[in-house]
Amino acid sequence: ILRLSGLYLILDPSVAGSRSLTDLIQAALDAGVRLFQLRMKTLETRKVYEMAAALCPLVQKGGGTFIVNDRCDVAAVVGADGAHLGQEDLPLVDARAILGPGKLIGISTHNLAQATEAEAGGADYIGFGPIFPTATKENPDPVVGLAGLREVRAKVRIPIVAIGGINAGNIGEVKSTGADCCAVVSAVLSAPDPAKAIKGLLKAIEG
Ligand code: 3NM
Repeated sequence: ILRLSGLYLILDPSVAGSRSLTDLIQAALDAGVRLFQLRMKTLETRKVYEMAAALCPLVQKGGGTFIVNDRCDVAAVVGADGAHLGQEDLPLVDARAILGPGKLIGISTHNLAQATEAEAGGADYIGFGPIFPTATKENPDPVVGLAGLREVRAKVRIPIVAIGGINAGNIGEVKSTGADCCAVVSAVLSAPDPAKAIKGLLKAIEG
């Protein structure tokens, strides 16, 4: 079983705005972040490919794990470490066939039934959320809360990546509820000083 821990940084250019993803990755690697996901919901395949091809080696050279959201084809061709799939993406078995052996597949889940199904289907980890209200995702599923997270933690053995509205003020509580790892978008990408925000989140997880 994969050991996922700490902070999982989701790189979404639509949230990062004018901030350079390259600089963000470097700052995150320097601070100790090892898990990265590229999330580009609305862009053309070629743009996703170009961004993934540029960022993947940067993350991997720094000792990090690089995961592509939704697009296992892009993940496969750029040599990413895995793909993260939503409930509306390719089925897990087919994504495995495309990615080949030894790659990570995470599945976004939003209730207990989806979480146990993803585990039974052979997911390497699940994303679970939204834990709190979030403005980052369009049409988010209903908030699951810390109670929902606790319930899933009690029933699922694979790593759980908590997501949705996580910030420095609540990340300690999320971690202590039993999530292996916490994923954030806006807490870092919308912060006035992303490097400082990363350090604050890591300190709150550890503390
Ligand atoms: N997935 P922020 S919530 C990408 O519930 C994503 O699966 C979610 O962004 C889910 O950290 C979410 O800015 C948005 O709230 C996370």
